[in-house]
Amino acid sequence: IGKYNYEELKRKIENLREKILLNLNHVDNKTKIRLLKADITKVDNVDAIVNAANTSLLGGGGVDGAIHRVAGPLLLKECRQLNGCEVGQAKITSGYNLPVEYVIHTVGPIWKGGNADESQLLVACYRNSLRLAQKCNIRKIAFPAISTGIYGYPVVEATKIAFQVVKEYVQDNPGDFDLVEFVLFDDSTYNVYLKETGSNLIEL
Ligand code: AR6
Repeated sequence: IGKYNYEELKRKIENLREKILLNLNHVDNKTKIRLLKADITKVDNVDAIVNAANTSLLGGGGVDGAIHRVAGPLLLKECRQLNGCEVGQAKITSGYNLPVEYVIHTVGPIWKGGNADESQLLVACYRNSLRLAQKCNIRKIAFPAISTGIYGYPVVEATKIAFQVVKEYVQDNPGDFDLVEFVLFDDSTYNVYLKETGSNLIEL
């Protein structure tokens, strides 16, 4: 115990618990959907994290800024080769200095009051990110709360969409994912997710 402080020990135990759960999971072929209050750039138990990017794919503020900062300049270099990304679509890059192998960049809709196809576009973000992950044999993936920051999408509505689309996708593609993690940065978003999903760990 001398070597670690309490927080470090807690984190190590949590990681072990996660590994055990995931191994059990592999046996029963179920997909876990988990809520996590964390900085997505520190999440290291998935194969890919999703970035809430913009159509240029050249970085920005919020989670996008954080991802580029941690990944380093090679991420921007790869992104420059991608010729941007349309709203609702998704593209994949390597993770560079991030603790994950891949980043899936998707572009959420800017909230314009609700009559500009925002919900369909947000559905497309989650679906296309999952489809791309599946195509690349990614079995563990983490999503931030796409569009709910700078792009202004109301959090409750966005959460319902995120959860519904992921649940449906996982149910329609049994055995293809081990873990889908919703990584929420702030207490209020985390609490909305907790309320909408009913639990911080769901097995499908
Ligand atoms: N880890 C996890 N979630 C985070 C992190 C982090 N490190 N940082 C912020 N969030 P936002 P958007 C949360 O604004 O609304 C950029 O400039 C944040 O609290 O990052 O889709 C892009 O380039 C919120 O809950 O993304 C675009 O121009 C959620 O992530 C634009 O912002 C999404 O907030 C995209 O806006």
